[in-house]
Amino acid sequence: MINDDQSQTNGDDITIPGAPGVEPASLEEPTSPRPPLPPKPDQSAPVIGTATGKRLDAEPDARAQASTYLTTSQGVRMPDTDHSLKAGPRGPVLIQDHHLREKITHFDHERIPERVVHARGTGAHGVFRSYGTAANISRAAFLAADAETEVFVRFSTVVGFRGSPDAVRDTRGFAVKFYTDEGNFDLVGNNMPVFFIQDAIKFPDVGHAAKPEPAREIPQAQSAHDTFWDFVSLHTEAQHHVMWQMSDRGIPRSYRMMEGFGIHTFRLVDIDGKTTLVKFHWKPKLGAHSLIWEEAQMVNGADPDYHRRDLYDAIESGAFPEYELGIQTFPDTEDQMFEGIDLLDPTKIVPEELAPVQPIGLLTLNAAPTNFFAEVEQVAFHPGHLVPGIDVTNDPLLQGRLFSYIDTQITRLGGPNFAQIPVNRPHVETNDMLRDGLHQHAVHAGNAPYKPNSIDGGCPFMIGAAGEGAYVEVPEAVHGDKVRESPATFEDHFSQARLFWRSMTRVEQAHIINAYTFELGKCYEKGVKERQLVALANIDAKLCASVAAGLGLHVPDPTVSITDAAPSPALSQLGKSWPVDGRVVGIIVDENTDLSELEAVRHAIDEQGMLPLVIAATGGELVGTDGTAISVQRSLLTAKSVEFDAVIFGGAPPVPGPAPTFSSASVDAKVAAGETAKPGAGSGIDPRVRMLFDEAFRHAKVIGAWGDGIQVLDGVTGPGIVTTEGSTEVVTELVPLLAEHRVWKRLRAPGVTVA
Ligand code: HDE
Repeated sequence: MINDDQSQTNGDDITIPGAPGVEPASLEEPTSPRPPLPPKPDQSAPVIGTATGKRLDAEPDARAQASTYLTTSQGVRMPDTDHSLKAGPRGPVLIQDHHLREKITHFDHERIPERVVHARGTGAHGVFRSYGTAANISRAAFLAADAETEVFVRFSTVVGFRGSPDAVRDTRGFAVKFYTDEGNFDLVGNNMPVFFIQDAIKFPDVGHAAKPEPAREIPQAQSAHDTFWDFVSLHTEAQHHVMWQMSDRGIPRSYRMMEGFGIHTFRLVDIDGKTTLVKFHWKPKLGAHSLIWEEAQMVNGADPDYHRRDLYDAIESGAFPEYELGIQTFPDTEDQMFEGIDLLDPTKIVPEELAPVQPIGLLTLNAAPTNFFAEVEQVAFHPGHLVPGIDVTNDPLLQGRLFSYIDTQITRLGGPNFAQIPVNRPHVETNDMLRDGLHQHAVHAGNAPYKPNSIDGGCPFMIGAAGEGAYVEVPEAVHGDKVRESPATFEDHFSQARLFWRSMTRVEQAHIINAYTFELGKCYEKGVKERQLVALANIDAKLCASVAAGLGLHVPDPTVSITDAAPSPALSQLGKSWPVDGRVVGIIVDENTDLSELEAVRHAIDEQGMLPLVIAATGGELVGTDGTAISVQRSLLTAKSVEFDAVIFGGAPPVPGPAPTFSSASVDAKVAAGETAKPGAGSGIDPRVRMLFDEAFRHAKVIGAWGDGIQVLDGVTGPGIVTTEGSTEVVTELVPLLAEHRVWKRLRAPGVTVA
């Protein structure tokens, strides 16, 4: 296993993502001066332009630290940064030490306030290619046929703090900044098409209820607590959104496998001013898929950065995530209703069966950020960042958002000039007459930042309403009394929660029952649980009875009766096949695994666009008799079943003998007890291998085995378990199974629990 001569390692053509830099680190600290290393090939950065939108002809890393030698922030070279300036080696530190003070002071100020909501996020660069299919209803230049637009995307969870784990049950943010030729357009959406509230004024309420409870500041990043359920059971307009959150949509497998929605109804405007109401949808090419709740809980321990790592690893290994942008279109009628659904109510969907989603363009994420803080942390979205051809509606939730986002950036990014931060700069020239303020990067020329002026030659000029690229708000008539009221159509809080429930398959319904039972089971207040059971009784009797049984509480009567709408099969995530690009396959090997077979299986996986990771008893390399070597990516100590979409056993690593030195094997209780403890007792196989198998089985993952690896299965057969003679045949059989995401039949099998 141990290969001291690294030169013999295969010049591998399969990219194993995740290495920290462009070249391997040397054993000794390098001492010959050289300029900073360039970014990795999978990284990109905001375009190089001035704070006022002029593109510059500069190298992509022109903004990065450039000097070969350490300097102060003022560019003065410092010969030493390891010792403070002292009065003698044992003496006190001198206040004169400007380098020490600058270094520590800057460190003291490295943090900025995190986002109030959506604090935990992950971002990537990409490109949007328009099909031109919306060009007849929107004059937006970026929606013209074949137009290409640079984008920056940030995915996020909502409730947790910035360092919280990724795979929590929560809504996900899906925010896209299009740097169009007519200025920036931000589509700031979520992975669920409805929201908790109908009016922005309730946002602080839902935020306070969902965030960690104020007294003890727990729980982190989850809704399974009293204040959340207290609020949503009293404020029942939240029930539809809660249903989505309790469904598998609340625990996505990956940001690459997640839908996105603009939620609100927007208004597209064509070249003649004609308007169409639309709802925006993002459809991932890989399909929408989820974790299983137990898996999600394990992921959060094994890899709290699961979704972040998944996105960056996929990009680095060339499996660029793709999402099709689509629209549902509705006539812009005076009542803004469609088939009895109020288009201004953000707690309602329009089923795709009633208004199909029409594809209008393709988003491809093709580069990770170069610096997370500069880009992902500082990116500032705003639903009011609109371009000609796209306008808002009177959805009261959207209207409030239009106020909120600039306001929050001023606090978070330290002043009013956040639009000048590189990731936020438009890719077109600006002249906004906004002046001064904290962190002003532009050096504005001219003496007359006001209109009208003659001193600066009258500049800037008004394009005029008919001029090219002019943003003109739709002249919608407004009338009515000043009231604090909602329309009567907003009063239906349960019918679409029921529609969603009835559109799920049995497996998905079972997950929903378990999710409600888990979350309410974590609450202390009986009154809160009983109140939520009434809400469930209003949605579906079976759902309510199942959750009540799990909680050991009585089944209440409903308080409303609702008329059933036709189910929407499009809401279910099951029943289709999807591409397997970027899926992670673990291959377990032992000392006797034939390395040419292993090499073949790795390449077969790679050819399918998936990522093969070799798992062996220890790290290092597997060295064949001819001296070629295959790197091991995970040892039995570092591998966890939840990292993999599928596992293949190409060997059956034995229980390690008495460790000759202090090693992982000697301190792992599972291994120590391996000979006697179940499962796999007496088989001589390392129990960590059996555990990996058992977990993959429980989570309905595809499992393959060839050669000695078949022993690990211990005779278990059934749906999604593939055993073959040779190694590559396993991959051939595994791909169509993996294309369905999970072995759903196994979850339906009698005697196997669904959660
Ligand atoms: Fe947000 N929301 N939101 N929101 N929202 C923020 O802006 C707010 C809402 C969404 O990756 C904040 O920069 C109000 C709906 C995403 O940077 C803040 C209301 C939807 C992100 C804010 C809503 C969203 C945010 C916090 C009720 C889906 C993350 C930090 C009217 C359509 C963007 C920030 C990113 C972020 C306010 C409701 C999506 C406080 C007042 C509905 C994806 O301004």
